[in-house]
Amino acid sequence: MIFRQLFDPQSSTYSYLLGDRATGMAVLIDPVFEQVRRDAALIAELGLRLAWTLETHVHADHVTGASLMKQRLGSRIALSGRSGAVGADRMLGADDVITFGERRLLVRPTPGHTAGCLTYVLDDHHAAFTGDCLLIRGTGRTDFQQGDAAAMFRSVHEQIFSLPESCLLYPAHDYRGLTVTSVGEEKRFNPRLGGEVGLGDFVGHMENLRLAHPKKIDIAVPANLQCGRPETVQEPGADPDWAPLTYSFAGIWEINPHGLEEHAAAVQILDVRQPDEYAGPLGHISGAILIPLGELAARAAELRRDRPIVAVCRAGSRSAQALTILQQAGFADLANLAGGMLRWRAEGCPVDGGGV
Ligand SMILES: N[C@@H](CCC(=O)N[C@@H](CS)C(=O)NCC(=O)O)C(=O)O
Ligand SMILES: [Fe+2]
Repeated sequence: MIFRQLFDPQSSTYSYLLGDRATGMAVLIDPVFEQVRRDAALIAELGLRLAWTLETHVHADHVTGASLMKQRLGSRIALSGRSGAVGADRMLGADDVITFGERRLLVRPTPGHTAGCLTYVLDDHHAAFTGDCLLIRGTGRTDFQQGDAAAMFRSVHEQIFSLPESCLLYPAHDYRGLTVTSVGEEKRFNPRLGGEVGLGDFVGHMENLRLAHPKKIDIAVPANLQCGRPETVQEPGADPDWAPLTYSFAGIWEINPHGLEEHAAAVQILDVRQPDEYAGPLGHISGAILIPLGELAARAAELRRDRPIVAVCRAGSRSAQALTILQQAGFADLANLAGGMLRWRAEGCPVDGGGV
């Protein structure tokens, strides 16, 4: 199986991408609104098709990316029938099964943090995604959104600690950068409800957490009750539309050779190779401005600010660094020629100079 743990640093949220190798079908658990572009890039690069976005619960600290993913990738949205949310494609309850290709996630309700919290258990019981019920050596809070400490204690003991000791547990958050735990570990070492800790001890602990409310709660909860419909929140920056660009998981806007050929007249093509390469066997794109990468920071003022820039080099690596330098110099509309002159030539695009 393909498995990726993805992090949103602003809210310390983990999203989980699970893909079935045999069919390429995937699910994404707890997508974050501001990370949809990044996550969609990864899904494309791994050659996956996103079947479902799954919520572990209605989040109070960030907006879900479920609706934006549905808009971009046609994925369907599922969450608990007890969540109170509208706009989902499927409302889940006990023992429901989410199928993606030849793999399955099994639904176990684990209320306590909210009434509609779910844990998703992988078909082979190798891993479970516990949302904000069981965290690593901790638990989610129980002081708002129908929180109920006694319910959480039962959820953990009956629905999570009943899994095999070796089952890996992946939470929706960790505020210390910890990434994964296991049933056996949490049974022994969870300070809130592991070992001999009883229900009364746990409730006493939870009643005295004294946490400040999440900063975004007033935006996040109403938006999440509509599955993060873009109209309910301010959109993250729109995608650039000056040429057909693709965003990569590496964080770079890219253009392919034929896209650049079509838009060449409207952009500045910046070649950051050495002069001997520019004049060498690969040739160069007609009209390309030559500024070697090492000189770019000092010579950026030679470029116009009112036209997008496409950076070019031999294979696409130095030109990617050129974008960082130009960004630091305040340029906005930037893209990298994917694969550089090697791919430009391989795809039969025309060059000035160069050998055959
Ligand atoms: N400082 C964070 C608070 C986040 C928070 O309250 N997280 C919830 C999950 S939605 C929780 O259960 N936290 C447990 C804890 O902080 O111990 C924010 O403002 O977003
Ligand atoms: Fe939460």
